[in-house]
Amino acid sequence: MKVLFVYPDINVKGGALSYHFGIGSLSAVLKKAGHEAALQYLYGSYDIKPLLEKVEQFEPGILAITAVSFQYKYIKKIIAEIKRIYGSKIFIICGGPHISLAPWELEKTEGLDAICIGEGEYPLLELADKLQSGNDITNIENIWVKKDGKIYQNPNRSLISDIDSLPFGDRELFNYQEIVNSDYDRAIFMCSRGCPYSCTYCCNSGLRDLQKGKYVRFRSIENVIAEIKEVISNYHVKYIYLNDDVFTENREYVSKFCTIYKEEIGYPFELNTRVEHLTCDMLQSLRDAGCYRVAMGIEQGDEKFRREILNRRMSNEKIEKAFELTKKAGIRTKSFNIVGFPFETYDIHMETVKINRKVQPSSLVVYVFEPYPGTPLYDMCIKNHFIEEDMQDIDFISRTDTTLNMPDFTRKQILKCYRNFAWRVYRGKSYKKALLHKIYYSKYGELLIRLLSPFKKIVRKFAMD
Ligand code: B12
Repeated sequence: MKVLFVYPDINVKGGALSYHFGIGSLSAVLKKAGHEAALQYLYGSYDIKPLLEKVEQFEPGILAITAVSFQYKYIKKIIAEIKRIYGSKIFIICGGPHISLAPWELEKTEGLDAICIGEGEYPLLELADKLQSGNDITNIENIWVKKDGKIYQNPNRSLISDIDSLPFGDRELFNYQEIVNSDYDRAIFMCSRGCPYSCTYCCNSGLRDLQKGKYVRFRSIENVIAEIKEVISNYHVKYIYLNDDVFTENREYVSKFCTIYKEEIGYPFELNTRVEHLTCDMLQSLRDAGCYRVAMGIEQGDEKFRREILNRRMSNEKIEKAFELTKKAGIRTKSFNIVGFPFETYDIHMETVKINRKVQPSSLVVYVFEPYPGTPLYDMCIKNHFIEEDMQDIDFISRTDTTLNMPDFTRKQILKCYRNFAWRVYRGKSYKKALLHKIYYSKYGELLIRLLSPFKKIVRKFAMD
């Protein structure tokens, strides 16, 4: 069976192309079983033409689309157009975090034939096999099918317990070298699946409840190292990024990983972590192994708000200590921040500025809050009538505008806080960073990023060093 994957990555900020772990894994499993796979990556502004050309040329039997919430407005247009042209010749299935937590989209989306809830490797394989052999497809676990106006809902199978058993992600499907080049020569890897925490704005707690079995699963270090080796021998890579939700969850794993990584890979690397995990010993072994940057979520600076609304229970003292220890270990820091949460106000937001000013991260990222179906904060927005219906289908760059209408923190205030955030953090501390971030987060920042993209490595070096 010919499966054409669609990775919609439309109107995202920052100018870097990305690899998709889900699609990489799905494709590897399909190909191993003898199916054919191709990919259409949709990047930049919405434009369906490249996809239509690819469909003409590849003639897929299945169109397999991955969906995060922000992309769904574009996905609906894609599905309508493909169905208008090809009718029942192409079977359209959608999966990913948005669909998994908003399965009602199947009924609401005209032209969509099926959805996949949760992990898709074996459900999609079963679907491809059955469509190819002409068997009944209405009873595949994890897959809901819409047929003759009826929806067939099926139970979910358990989570894959041994993720080492999966083949390495299919990077050849992507224009992988171009992705690495556009992301400052970094190749991204994941050593685990899942996250044990339940931050109320994140999909993890919803995703965790969909399937039975252990949600947080780590690959063996040998398996990860073998994949990194394969990638660095096939592509020109300078840096490694471990993009796990919680790479540092298990101290023993980190320590063993660092020893083996240093011996067998040795490339400079960065990772995401939680402030609670970092100890002097861990930071030392990370540094020794070549870790040059650690990214940590602050998200919101008001301790009470963070605990009560976001269910993030670390103290400000803990955050400050983690940034201090990391700097002392000679590792650069990066903070993640969000503005525009339900019930946030200007004053509460200024606490995020305050703590960032105090810890002075080497770099920072700030986003405008986006409500995702299946999360407690989405339900809170619905309950309090904060969601602005008029904003739902409007074109803007993901996470740079708010879709909420809140009396105590207006859209105008949120956008002003978003645009001035980094300036407020670095003003009077680092003139260079303050100015560059101010431009990056300005109204015309995205346009500038696109124009400056041929020189972006130089710009980043200038901003960060
Ligand atoms: C690593 C990561 C990234 C990486 C890689 C993306 C990727 N998915 O591979 C990068 C940095 C590129 C990224 C980007 C973004 N991310 Co992200 N990311 C993650 C993270 C931490 C892990 C995802 C992952 O790799 N999981 C492992 C792989 C194997 O799982 P998977 O991709 O979900 O795919 C499996 C299933 O979902 C399913 N599946 C997926 N697609 C399809 C399609 C079909 C047809 C089928 C049958 C099945 C299927 O099968 C796959 C294999 O089992 C998750 C949090 C999480 N725990 O999910 C957030 C998460 C997915 N990201 C999120 C967001 C918001 C984004 C961005 C929008 C941020 C932005 N820049 O604006 C972009 C969107 C990119 C896009 N256009 O899709 C949200 C999505 C929430 C939502 N409902 O929209 C999540 C859930 C985190 C959160 N805040 O809750 N992300």
